[in-house]
Parts: sequence; structure tokens; C-alpha cells
Amino acid sequence: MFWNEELETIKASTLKNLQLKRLRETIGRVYFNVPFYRDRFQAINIKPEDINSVEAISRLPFTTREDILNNYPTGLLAVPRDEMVRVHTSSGTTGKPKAIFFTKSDIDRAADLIARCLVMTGMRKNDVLQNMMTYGLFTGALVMHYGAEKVGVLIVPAGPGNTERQIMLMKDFHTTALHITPSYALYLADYIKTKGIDPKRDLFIKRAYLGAEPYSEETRKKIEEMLAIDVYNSYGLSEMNGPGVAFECEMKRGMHLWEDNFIAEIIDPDTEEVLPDGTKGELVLTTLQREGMPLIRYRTRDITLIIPEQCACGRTHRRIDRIFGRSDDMFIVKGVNIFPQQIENVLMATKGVAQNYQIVLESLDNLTVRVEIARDLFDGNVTHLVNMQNKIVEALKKELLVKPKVELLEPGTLPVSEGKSKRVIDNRTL
Ligand code: DLL
Repeated sequence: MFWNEELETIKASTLKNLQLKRLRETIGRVYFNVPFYRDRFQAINIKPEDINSVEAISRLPFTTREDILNNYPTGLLAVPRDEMVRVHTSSGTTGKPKAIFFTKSDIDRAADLIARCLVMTGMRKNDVLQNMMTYGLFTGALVMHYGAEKVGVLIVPAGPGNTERQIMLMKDFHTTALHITPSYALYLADYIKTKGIDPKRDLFIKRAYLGAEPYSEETRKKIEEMLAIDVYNSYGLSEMNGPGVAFECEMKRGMHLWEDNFIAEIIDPDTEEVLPDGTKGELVLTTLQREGMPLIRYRTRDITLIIPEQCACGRTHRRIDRIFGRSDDMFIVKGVNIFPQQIENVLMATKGVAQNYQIVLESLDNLTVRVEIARDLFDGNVTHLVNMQNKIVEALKKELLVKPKVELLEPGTLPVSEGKSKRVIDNRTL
């Protein structure tokens, strides 16, 4: 079922025309209303009328997170401040955050995109969504909330944390869907198991939407099995509304990126050259419908690829692959480039590994992985632990080409994150 069949299955050529029309409107809006963009365009001698194809977007300069920070808080608004009805910020913990303003119709359009996402994964009016993302400046909870309200589902605005109470709410309100971060979902699934709750017998959950941080296919499988549900990947960022930018359909093979609202490009993060579909690189997004704070060629820093094939679900909007990592998350050990995601992939595919882990960087040559393992391996037999440790070291070495130090921990040792998790502890003094 579709929320908006006409737009979701739009023919490629019609979509291109719609994108061009909206791109030109957007360029005009920022050129005439945002001095930052006008100066940028004038510096390279580009006028709005010069953009006469979607491809011509590659002539325009990029917008970076620093540009948003330098124009904090209201420097990038394209309509008067009085027209704004909401501000969200990015989750940065130090210094000024990125502030993103929304007009009333920006909020409405963001909610509409969420409605598409929910309906394409089977959500209906009679569903109950427990929203376990943080309510507040973070877009995660509120943007989802407004979208779910559009579909007409019952929302339980629980926010994160207090797991015992979450389970009570799930039972009492017959929650059928969860909106949750992957790290908290792993914790929740384990908590449910250790309390002897049988999700099939005692709960009503059918599906969960996981996003806001990277996680592996193995993590998805683990959560699906532990809770006996379907897990759908959800991608977004504050700068582009928050959740609802790209979302998996029932095929669970890549996330449809709503191309009538965003132009997606993949670039080489170093050369800034635009790469063809199917090639891994940094995702760059341009808003096509934003009134309050349009952004042109925004460098997300997220590494993914555009899946070239059509999706069997009938939607024509191209899909992006799982986010492989952020270009600024990459670290170097012994001269080798490593993404935290590679470590998670290995850990979650290793039998006996529990839910939580931490990556500790001590120097340019040393990498320590602290990982919680199944309780029954701490049975007093040292050989069991040594074998497990060797298994993890070898699997990581094979993937990373660098031999890490591995510390085995009992479940519950590492801090549990309810919001975005902090997996990498960087103690290097450079
Ligand atoms: O995390 C918006 C969001 C909320 C998305 C809830 C999905 C669900 P920010 O706090 O601005 O916004 O963080 C955005 O989080 O650039 C990615 O690096 C990362 N991220 C978001 N979704 C995913 C995902 C929200 N599904 C940043 N997989 C993005 C991997 C993700 N990384």
C-alpha cells in the first residue's frame, strides 16, 4: 500500500522534470533571500537561470556543516524569522549546535514523508507506535511523531530509558511498532530475554524502525530474531528534516530516498568528483521543497552508495545502501584506514558476542576492542575465554588487517546508551 501512489511510483522522466522545476525554485529562493548563497554563486559567476538541468547542480558550490555553524543561528534563513514555527538542533555535545528552522509547511512536508515511510512498511491506522527516541531539540522523536499522527496511528510518546516502564507500556497499550536507536534496541532485546518475557506470547510488537546511528546487517538480524519482529532501517539528519529522508520498504534491501524532496549525489570525499550509481562515496543532498532553510549540495559526511537497480516494490525513488560510516569517523591504526562499522560487522557476526562493545584508541599503533560476551562463557573455565578471545582477535585481524587487543567483558559492564551511542573512545594525544 502507498501513502501517495502517484508520487511514490512516479516515472523517472517525470521525476526528473519535477526535480528541475523545484531545483530552479530553490536556487532562486536562496539567491534572492540568503546573502550567504548569493555571495557564493556570484563568486563563481552563476545566476539562477544558468541551472537548466538537474545535472547542472554539479556546478554549484557545496554547503558544509561549518557553513551552518558559521551562520548560526539564523544566517541561512530564506524567509523572515517570524514565519518559522520550530527550531531543531543537531546532537553535537560541545560548542554551538547546527540550528535548523522549519516553517509550518516545512513541518507538514516532513510529516508527509514520514507517513510515506510508515505506510510502505505496513503501518496502518490501528497500529500503536512507541516512540523511544529523545523528545526535544533532536529531530528523531518529534518529526516521527508528526508523521505517525498523519497516518492516524496511536503514538505512545515514551522517549528513551526506564526499560521496565517501556515494557509495561508495550503490554498495556498493545504496542505494535517501535521507533528506537539500534544500540538501545539491542539492550532492550537482551533485557526482555533475561526477564523471561517471550516477545511472541507476551508482547504485540511486529516491527521496529531503527536509525540515527550506524548499525550492521548482523545487528538487524540479531534484533529481529531476539524480538521476533521485522526491523526497518531509517536514515535522516537534522539538516534535512531529521528522519524520513530515506527508509526501507518491505523488501528491506536499501532505503528509498525521496527524490521529489531531495537531490542525492555521491561524491568522492577527497576529489569532490561526482561518482556513478553503485559506487561508494559521500552522500550530498540538496533540499527541493524546503521553504525556511533550503540547503544546496550539503555534504552529509555519510558514506553509502546509490543502488542502481529498480526496487521490486514498485517505488521508483532510488535506494541508498546502509550507511557504511561517516568520513569523519574513520581512524587510522598502523597506517590502515578503519571504520567503526567494520568492527561492529565482525563482532555481531561472531557467535557468543553479546550486545555491547567499545573501541578504544590509545595511540597511532594500538586499537583495543572491549566487548561484552555471553554470560555462560564466564563459567570458571579459562579455556572458554581464551578460545573466545582468540576467535575475536583473528576475525577482526582478517577484516581490518591490523591485530587489535581484545578485552572480554561480562554483559552489563559497559554503559548503555538510550540515545545515540558513543562507541569510539579516543584517548590519543596527538
Ligand atoms: O539522527 C535523524 C534521525 C532520527 C534519523 C531518527 C533516523 C531516525 P542527527 O542527529 O542530525 O539526525 O544525526 C544525523 O546520524 O548524518 C548519520 O551519520 C547518522 N544516521 C542517521 N540515521 C542513520 C542510519 C538524526 N539509519 C546523522 N544509519 C547522519 C546510519 C545514521 N547512520
